[in-house]
Amino acid sequence: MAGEPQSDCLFCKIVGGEVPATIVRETETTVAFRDINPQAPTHVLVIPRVHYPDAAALAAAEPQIAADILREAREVAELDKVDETGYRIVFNTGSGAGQTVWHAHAHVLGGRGLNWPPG
Ligand code: IU
Repeated sequence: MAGEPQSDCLFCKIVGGEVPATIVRETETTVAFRDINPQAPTHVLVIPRVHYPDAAALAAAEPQIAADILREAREVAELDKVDETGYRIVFNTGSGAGQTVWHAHAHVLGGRGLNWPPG
């Protein structure tokens, strides 16, 4: 069923506590944890507890939870104080855009200068 945990999904396993992660914040609908391969001093992933393969599918099915992701991204930025200098929220959507994990997630990146356009 849509949104149900997937047994082969790493991020569902992080949500379920089966795979360890450095958790930054948790809410009823979201989990935020540090990326295992950080691309900036602050690199946190904010994910929904429910499983959808990407941010677009999440937004279509559960718009309130998509909004929760954005609110939590802001909370993470404030926690790491990158809101003071600027930060980026990224949703890689599709393999051509660099998506490698098929559970919706926002990257929150900050703590260094970020170029535009991204690579
Ligand atoms: P992407 O947008 O799907 O490419 O992002 C997936 C991210 O998940 C990527 O930055 C990985 O470093 C990160 N990640 C992780 O934090 N822990 C893991 O065990 C795995 C991937 I696999």
